[in-house]
Amino acid sequence: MLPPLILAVLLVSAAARASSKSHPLDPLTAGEHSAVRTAVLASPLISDRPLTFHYVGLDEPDKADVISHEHGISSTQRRAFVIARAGGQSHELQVDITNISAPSVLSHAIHHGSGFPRFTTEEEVAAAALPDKYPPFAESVQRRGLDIEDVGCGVIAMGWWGSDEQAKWGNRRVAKMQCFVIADETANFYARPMEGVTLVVDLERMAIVGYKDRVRYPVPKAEGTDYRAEKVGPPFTGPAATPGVVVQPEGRGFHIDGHLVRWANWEFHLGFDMRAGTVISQASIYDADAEMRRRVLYRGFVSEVFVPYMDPEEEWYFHTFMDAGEYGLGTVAFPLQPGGDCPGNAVYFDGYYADHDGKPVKVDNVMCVFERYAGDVAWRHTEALLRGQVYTEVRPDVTLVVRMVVTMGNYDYVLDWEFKTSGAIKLVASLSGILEMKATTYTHTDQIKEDVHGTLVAENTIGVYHDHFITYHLDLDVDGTKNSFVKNTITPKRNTKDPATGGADTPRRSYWTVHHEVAENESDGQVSLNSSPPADLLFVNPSKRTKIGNEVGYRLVPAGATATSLLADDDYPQRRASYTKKQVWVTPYNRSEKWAPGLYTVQGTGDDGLAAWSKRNRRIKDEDIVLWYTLGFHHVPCQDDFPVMPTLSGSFELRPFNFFEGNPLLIRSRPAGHVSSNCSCGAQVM
Ligand SMILES: *[C@@H]1O[C@H](CO)[C@@H](O)[C@H](O)[C@H]1NC(C)=O
Ligand SMILES: *[C@@H]1O[C@H](CO)[C@@H](O)[C@H](O)[C@H]1NC(C)=O
Ligand SMILES: *[C@@H]1O[C@H](CO)[C@@H](O)[C@H](O)[C@H]1NC(C)=O
Ligand SMILES: *[C@@H]1O[C@H](CO)[C@@H](O)[C@H](O)[C@H]1NC(C)=O
Ligand SMILES: [Cu+2]
Repeated sequence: MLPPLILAVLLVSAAARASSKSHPLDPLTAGEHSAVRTAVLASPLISDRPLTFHYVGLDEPDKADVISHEHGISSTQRRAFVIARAGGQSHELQVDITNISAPSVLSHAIHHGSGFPRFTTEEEVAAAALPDKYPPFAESVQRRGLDIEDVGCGVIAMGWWGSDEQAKWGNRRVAKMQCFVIADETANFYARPMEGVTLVVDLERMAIVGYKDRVRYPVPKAEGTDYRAEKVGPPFTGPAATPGVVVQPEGRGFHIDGHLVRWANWEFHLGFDMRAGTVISQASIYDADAEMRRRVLYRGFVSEVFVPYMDPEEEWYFHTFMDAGEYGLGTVAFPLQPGGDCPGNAVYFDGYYADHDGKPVKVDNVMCVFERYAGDVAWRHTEALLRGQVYTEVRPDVTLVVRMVVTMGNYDYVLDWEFKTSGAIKLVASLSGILEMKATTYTHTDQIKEDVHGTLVAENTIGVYHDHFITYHLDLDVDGTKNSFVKNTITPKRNTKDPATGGADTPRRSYWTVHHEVAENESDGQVSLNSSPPADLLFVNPSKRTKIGNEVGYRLVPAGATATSLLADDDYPQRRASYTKKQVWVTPYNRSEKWAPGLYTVQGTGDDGLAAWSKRNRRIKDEDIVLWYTLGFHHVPCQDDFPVMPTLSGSFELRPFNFFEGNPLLIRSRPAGHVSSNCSCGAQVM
């Protein structure tokens, strides 16, 4: 991402959301945020001031307590986890907020390892004001014939480039800054970089500590860069589709009770976190045959979004973003636009996060939930009998979507969780927004003789090559806590003509069969889809079987977007994101292992991240296990991505595999008490 230059500071509201029933995984309310702030500021454990809040979120109760809550035993304590900065140190606190009138700090520790917590919005705003008052910058602006009033700069995480480089900045919390022309002619300032100037800002002292003006290129023109409707109106309106409408004559088919969402055969808890954004918990599905609710996923969220750019030049080499850890996905999830971001039948959720000062910031309509009928088929069959009878049965596919959109500066990610009545969960990441662009003297591809590390997308403008790696943390609990990871490798065979080895005395020469392998330890839980033979990857519950004896399970089904990182293992950004060399990692559940690159991502070394944890090679067979799945895109920009990029999607599914006794869409008995007559999972949706 590139830094957001115009920061919408949202309204602070102290009013707690009235919720009918509380749940131990509910995100912090505004009142709870305020209580956390009060307790931390009153604590004698941190005397240094100023004290700034970089992360405040739910300190998840133990899984066993959450599960027993489901069975009516309510856990009593509610805690928050806080990362604050004071006196040049990162402080970790646990705060008891069970009674928000009497919050108390339960524990306090100082982080001594590598890395720093995310930037706060207020720091980014303060840093953005510095270049204007920095004389060498004024000179650089003038030398380019620009007006300082028309130039804006933003904070760019600088990454980690070894201990020598870190020492150069006194091992301090620093970031880079780069600038754009933000004159009135266009809303697209990312298309108008002031190429060649890089500043370094010390975020503790809030001062410029490094400056480089290395090269000078023309600022790309504003013409043709805008995307606002009023600027691209007739005659260029593009091909128009007939607008659709959503009609649900019998009302919505889902029910919301606090943060619990119930729809068709699904039930799940919908939470929000300032680092991850959407958090889905305790997703379970009603099994009409068994007449019971069965667990599928304990907790799932986006753990990190790693976006390395592929230009080794001075102004670009450090563009290796980790959006969740460096900026926070929840803090850049802006209010959804009804009718555009979500259809007319959507219901919206608000979210809260803590600002720099620990005060709650409310984001209206930060997530939406809606039923989707896109004209697809859930299942069908035509039986054309020889005697002339024809039987046709077809069921429309109606699904439930939970959506959040994060705007990481230039890029927009539409992040969906789609629940299907078949029991499948589809996770979709759609990319849109604006490319990161580099200014150049070139105005035509014929002039280019060297590798410019991107595509000429407009005159004087190169869209730089890059990747997007979106890593999900998915704590599957398939029909219970203890699961195993199974690889069913599709293995080609030669027909031996010998029945003893599975052959047959027929003219057939070859076939394939399935080689079943249960992963023992973490090293068996790492899979590179591109370099392994084809395999069905399953999460099974070895203690639960169907009536005819198959282990119940869920299957991981990748659907494109399977790029893995091509950076060298010893390259610094790759060391921080070493987990991006394989799409699949399976680890034993550990409450503190949530963030793939590690808890402290800003200038972090990656030495306390997923790949490091997994080196312990812990047992994953018949254990509580977590799937980490990375959607990957290599992005070679093209002119069609300019000035704003049409949505590009990647997805994967978690799909029942011997989980039910048969196709769950052939409902044999009514799901008692879980589906009301408002359910639109049948054919009545138009
Ligand atoms: C919460 O704390 C306040 C202030 O100490 C106290 O008056 C009140 O009784 C407490 N409430 C509960 C339910 O413990
Ligand atoms: C269906 O939903 C609507 C709107 O939420 C509600 O007014 C109505 O009572 C519901 N009908 C039934 C049968 O639950
Ligand atoms: C799994 O780990 C255990 C203990 O660390 C070890 O004894 C065993 O050999 C490992 N198994 C495999 C298949 O690597
Ligand atoms: C959980 O993970 C942390 C970080 O990797 C580690 O320090 C801790 O020992 C782990 N706890 C258990 C019970 O394995
Ligand atoms: Cu891209």
